[in-house]
Amino acid sequence: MDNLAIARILREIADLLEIKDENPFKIRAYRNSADIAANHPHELALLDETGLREIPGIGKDLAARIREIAETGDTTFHRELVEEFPPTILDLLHLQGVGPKTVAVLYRELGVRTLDELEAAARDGRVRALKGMGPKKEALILKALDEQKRFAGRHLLPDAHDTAAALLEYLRHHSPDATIEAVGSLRRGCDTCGDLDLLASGAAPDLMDHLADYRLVERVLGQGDTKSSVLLHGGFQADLRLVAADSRGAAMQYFTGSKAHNIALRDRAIRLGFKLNEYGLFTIADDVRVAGEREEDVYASLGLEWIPPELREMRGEIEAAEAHTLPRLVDRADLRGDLHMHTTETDGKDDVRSMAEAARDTPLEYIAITDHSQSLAMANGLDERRALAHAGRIRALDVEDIGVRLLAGIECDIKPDGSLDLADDCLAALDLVVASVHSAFNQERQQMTDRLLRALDNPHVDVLGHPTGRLILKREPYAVDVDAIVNAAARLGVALEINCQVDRLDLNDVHARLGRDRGARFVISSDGHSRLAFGRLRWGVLIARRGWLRPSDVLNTQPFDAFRSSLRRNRQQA
Ligand code: DGT
Ligand code: CA
Ligand code: CA
Ligand code: ZN
Repeated sequence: MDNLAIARILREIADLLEIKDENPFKIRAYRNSADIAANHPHELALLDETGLREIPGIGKDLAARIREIAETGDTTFHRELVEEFPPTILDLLHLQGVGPKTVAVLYRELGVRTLDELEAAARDGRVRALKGMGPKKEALILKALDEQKRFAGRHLLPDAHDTAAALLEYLRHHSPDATIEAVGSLRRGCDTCGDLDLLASGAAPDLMDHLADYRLVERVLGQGDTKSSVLLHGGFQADLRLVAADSRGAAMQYFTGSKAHNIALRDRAIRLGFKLNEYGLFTIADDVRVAGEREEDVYASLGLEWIPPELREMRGEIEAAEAHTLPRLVDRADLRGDLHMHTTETDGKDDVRSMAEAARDTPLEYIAITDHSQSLAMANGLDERRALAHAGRIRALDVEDIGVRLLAGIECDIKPDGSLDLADDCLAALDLVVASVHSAFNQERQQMTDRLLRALDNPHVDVLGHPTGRLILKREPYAVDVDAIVNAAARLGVALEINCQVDRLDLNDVHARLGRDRGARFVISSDGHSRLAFGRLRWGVLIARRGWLRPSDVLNTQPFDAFRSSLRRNRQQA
């Protein structure tokens, strides 16, 4: 039981007490204790009652509750509170900007228990009629409901991955003989996942009970012998399916999807005289199973090479698998460098040396330090003088030979008119320039396209950073003609960045594929603001794979010297 899990239960107690209109001091005590738990530097589960009571804000009752949570995963108090309400009340609490006070009024005055009931109440004017609510609150609730639907419980890939990894570890622990793996959009490496699909084979049926007992389960949505679904704290739904070992490969194939890929595969099977489903591949004539245990055999029996999950999106992968022209996809292990990161010189948390040492230990062979330019005043961006002085220090460290090569670069702002934020002679004096948009996102499509094209025309630009400006599940990409941009990048030798910040992953898979097909080249970069950020390179690699990129499409798969001479500035001199 980690501190965050303890905090979640304490916070939920506070919320439910508030819906019940209990004593405000009691509510505040629970809410405080949740904050204390979430921020405490040591594991609360390891402290006894005396130890807990030494923490300011934790009294006798709270200490006992925390002990109970640490020992049993929950407290009777919390369970009894939850049982007083319809379980869907928690969905209301999870709505953005809708707090327990509002939920309490909605529940008590209008009997609202579900999201649908809330929407109905907001639409027919009952919400605004409540004391203390009004049209503003009504609009806020409708907006929250709309967002909830639009992002419809989707989650960032890394969150989905981490949540699934913890659940998989738990299930494997309880069923050591079973094979249990993630399938669905998670296995395909999609940048967001709707739910977590897990597939088990060779497991005893009590695996389903273990799932229901998992400490992060908020509610069991359905439980059967072959399929169970649960809702986890944090809003993830997890589906667990149990199949026989001799169907494992067929089920892996089926539940990995995508749906469109599966439909095409099933049609192909029918044309070849087979029937394909989650149990196996069978002859239509006499219902003999020709494949099922191994996924490779399902594809092979259909005359296809095994197709990496990232490609299973109906973007030509079946034709390529038939023709033996599937690409050798780039791997995390192919990456030798990272070309976008920040330090304490601007808005990073670590200095150049710490970043360099962490990169070396990752291990990477080379990095570019690319702090912000002056327009980003909030980030303490660099003017020409500071940029050159910073470059001098980076090069001095490079001479020290600390086990990773350093390039002195900059992430230079592309101003609203497409000019760059620093003078050309400064950009020319650096080793690498990443140019990115950080302002005026709402320009018209043509204006934004011209802006980026003008920036690409500047001969000192080597890389276009986070090219579409999207923030996944938060901000749409800016309106821009991506086709025109990737064509220009290909023609001019500007590399397109796949930015690995978990909510950027920008370019996305579709645009990476487009760029590849137009002959553009890429870099995969962390855009790290601390020495812990190199780990996220793996997410960008998944996007690159989904874009069909091979190692030869990605500049930072090359050894240092080859990489350097493939940068635009060095190619043009050649
Ligand atoms: P998500 O959850 O929205 O991120 O996307 P997926 O792809 O994980 O979709 P999900 O969870 O609905 O289903 C998992 C896989 O199961 C899906 O990729 C393909 C397979 N599947 C589900 N429903 C169908 C269906 O009606 N027909 C076929 N052929 N396959 C299906
Ligand atoms: Ca799914
Ligand atoms: Ca699912
Ligand atoms: Zn940036």
